[in-house]
Amino acid sequence: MIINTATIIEKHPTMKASIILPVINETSSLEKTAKIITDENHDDLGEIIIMTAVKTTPESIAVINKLKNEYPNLIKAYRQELPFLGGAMRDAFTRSQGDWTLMMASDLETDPHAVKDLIREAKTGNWDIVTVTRWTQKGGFKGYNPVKFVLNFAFQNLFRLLYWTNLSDLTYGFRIFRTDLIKKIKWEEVRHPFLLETILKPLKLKQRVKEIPAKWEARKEGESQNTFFRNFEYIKIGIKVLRSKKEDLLV
Ligand SMILES: Nc1nc2c(ncn2[C@@H]2O[C@H](COP(=O)(O)OP(=O)(O)O)[C@@H](O)[C@H]2O)c(=O)[nH]1
Ligand SMILES: [Mg+2]
Repeated sequence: MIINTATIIEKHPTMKASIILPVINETSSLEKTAKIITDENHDDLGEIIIMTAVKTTPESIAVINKLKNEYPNLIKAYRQELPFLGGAMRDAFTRSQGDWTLMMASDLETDPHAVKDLIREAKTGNWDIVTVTRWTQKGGFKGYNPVKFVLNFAFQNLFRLLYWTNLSDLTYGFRIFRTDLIKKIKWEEVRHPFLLETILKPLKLKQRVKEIPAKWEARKEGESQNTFFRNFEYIKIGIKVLRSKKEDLLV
């Protein structure tokens, strides 16, 4: 058998990833997420940026303090200044010190075992972003609201066409970015539609994006901060970015 050494040489051998974990009401899910990430990533892990809000529960804060004691060199916890989920992510983008920045959740709806796959693809491929899709055979949904499922499918396909992209999941907030890219982009959303903005602006800027599959499973602890009708607000940023000029997307 011929081994092609070129395929095992890493493109970014010294990469450090900053992982963002936003937290409102997660305890055991947060702990499990942090443990799996630290167990499976070692040298590639630069920092875990935990973002809290005023309404983050005292139980979650207790878990964050425990994690800080356990991993003093890795865990950095900050109280967000901008509001909501997008605001938490944007504050973390500003603080990120890694070569790559990974955005996910702490409620186990973003499978922490997939973090190592995102990092591997970022290291070995030639990408600006590696993002997760639930919409391929190896991905999938467990416990997703059926009405949301149909609307999500329609939304993905409409925006795939509008942006003329092969990507199948534009709204899943589970992706890793080259940090210099996210610091160059002018972000505007502060709520959940920020998750869509983080793929549409790079697409508009012709960045190289790779998709890998992972399964989505509904959280077993706490509840979502998003409401059903807020999902329709994604359309606004989707259209706005489509009609904007490239230079207006940069700081
Ligand atoms: N710091 C912070 N975390 C948030 C905020 N909103 C949501 N999160 C966290 O972000 C993750 C995803 O949010 P979630 O409410 O589950 O949204 P959904 O999965 O899209 O329904 C969860 O871990 C939440 O705890 C926020 O305003 N601030
Ligand atoms: Mg969730």
